[in-house]
Amino acid sequence: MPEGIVTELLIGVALVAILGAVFFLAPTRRDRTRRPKDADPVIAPPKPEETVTAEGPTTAPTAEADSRRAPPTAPEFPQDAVAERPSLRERLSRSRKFLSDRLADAFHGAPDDDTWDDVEAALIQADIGVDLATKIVDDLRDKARQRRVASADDVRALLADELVELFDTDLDRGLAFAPTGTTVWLVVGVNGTGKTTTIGKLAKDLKERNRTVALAAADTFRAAADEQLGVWGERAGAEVVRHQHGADPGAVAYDAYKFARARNLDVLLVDTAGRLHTKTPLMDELAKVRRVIEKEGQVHEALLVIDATAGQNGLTQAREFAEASGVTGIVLTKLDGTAKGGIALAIEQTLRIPIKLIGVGEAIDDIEPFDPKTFVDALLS
Ligand SMILES: Nc1nc2c(ncn2[C@@H]2O[C@H](COP(=O)(O)OP(=O)(O)O)[C@@H](O)[C@H]2O)c(=O)[nH]1
Ligand SMILES: [Mg+2]
Repeated sequence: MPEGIVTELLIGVALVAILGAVFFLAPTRRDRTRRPKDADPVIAPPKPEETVTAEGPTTAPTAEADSRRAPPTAPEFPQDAVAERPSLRERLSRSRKFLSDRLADAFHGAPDDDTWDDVEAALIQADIGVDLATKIVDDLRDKARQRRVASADDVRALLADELVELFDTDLDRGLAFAPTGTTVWLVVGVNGTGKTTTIGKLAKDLKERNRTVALAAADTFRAAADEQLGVWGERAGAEVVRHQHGADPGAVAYDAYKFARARNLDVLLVDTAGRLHTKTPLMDELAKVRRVIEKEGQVHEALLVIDATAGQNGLTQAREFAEASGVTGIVLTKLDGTAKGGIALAIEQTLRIPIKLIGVGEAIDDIEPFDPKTFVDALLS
């Protein structure tokens, strides 16, 4: 072969190799928009001394489990990429705009009775609840008088302090893990609140933290519910245990638990049905799902999913679930789609159960840990 052709061939091969490498190594757009999980964890890796189970504080996990589960120490993605993901402030923009507009409208010079009535009305419309809104406005009025505060901005700052104080900052908002073996989180709530979506988001977050995850399709009532869970399982990289449509949810949960245990998986997330029109059997069914798991192990969290857009109605439904199924934490979803973010406070005040997570969109990464101060800042800043 003439030497010129050999050289050209070699150059060609080298070019293909370089292009191939660039293609495979370049981060996808999706990667670039992901937040660095460890800078802003949804599920904080449990510190041994903080790990709490239904049986009370537990001992430290084994060194082996620690090394297997240890999250990477550095963010996976460059900081500048984080800016692409909407901030909590942006996610809550509907609630924030509503409150700030209403506050601005209420103030024209020194506040009078009308001003405070308008503030109270705004809080009620933000779904904080009538009694709480009245109490907050009484406090605000006193504080404003004492501190000679008169502008909407100053009152907004006072209101922010007041709201943060009303959330119970002593509540443990972390999610409980088993010290060893399989952790079980049960997810309950009315249909359409976002249970299955939340499970998909949680599974993805856990997988990113190097935990192995299985999903139990114990909503056997709703047509195609298990397929929906299957799609989330695929996205997150978690196996889904399912039976046929109409099967006994307790049996699915039992099989799924056996499956997770046999494979020594870290976390089992149990999806459940939430139909409302057959309420009593539903609560019995949830109790049974819990019982069959507790025959062999433990339920570490029973997370009640509440749709923020349902406002005070959602709260009434939630109370029944909370009473019936030993709820340990609340996931408040669809906060991105409502101006009624005040419902968060109403929920905690009424149910006395910590909000642990919030849903802020339909995508797999749209879940955040709930922190009262961060939340109120995003709502009122
Ligand atoms: N905007 C928004 N939509 C959500 C959120 N969580 C769930 N959804 C949507 O709510 C609908 C019902 O969710 P699904 O998970 O099927 O509810 P389930 O019946 O409780 O399992 C779906 O269209 C989801 O995309 C959220 O945080 N924000
Ligand atoms: Mg569902």
